[in-house]
Amino acid sequence: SGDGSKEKEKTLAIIKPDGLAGNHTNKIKEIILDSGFSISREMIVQLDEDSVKRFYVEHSSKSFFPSLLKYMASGPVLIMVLEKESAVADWRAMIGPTDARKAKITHPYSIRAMCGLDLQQNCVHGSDSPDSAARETSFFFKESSSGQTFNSCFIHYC
Ligand code: RTP
Ligand code: MG
Repeated sequence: SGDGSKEKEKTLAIIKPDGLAGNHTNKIKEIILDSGFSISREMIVQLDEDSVKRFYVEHSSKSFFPSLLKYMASGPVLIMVLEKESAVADWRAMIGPTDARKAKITHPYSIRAMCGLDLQQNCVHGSDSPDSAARETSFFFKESSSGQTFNSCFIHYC
């Protein structure tokens, strides 16, 4: 932009059921804030499998999909919109590889290495591109004229 200010970018982060249940939330939020992100939206929800199905629609044909649905609906999750310059790529780099077990060897200081358990229970989500970030952010935080995007038996705005 003309005034030389850095353009902020948004990404969607989720602390998954294992992360919330394992009391990793405060540590992860400390890392997020220390890394220069601001947390502009934040809520805790309990998704049902149908909502997870629509959120992770890109994986609907994968063999692990039924298991992913059960996992993500197994307990409350913390959904956050993170903002800073290069938020999408920087958050992906900080969370580390999908398989938390491998992350412990190859990326020991990543969030998944510190807090995740294995290939499925990997503690956190991060949008994989600016387009995904836009879709995922509006999935959780924008009113949709085409109907409700997700179901939760409660929504706790933090
Ligand atoms: P995420 O979307 O949650 O940020 O994770 P990711 O990009 O690193 O990995 P992705 O390929 O998008 O997979 C989505 C989530 O599905 C579970 N998963 N299970 N083979 C398996 O059992 C398997 N592979 C992936 C993980 O929870 C993964 O984060
Ligand atoms: Mg992904």
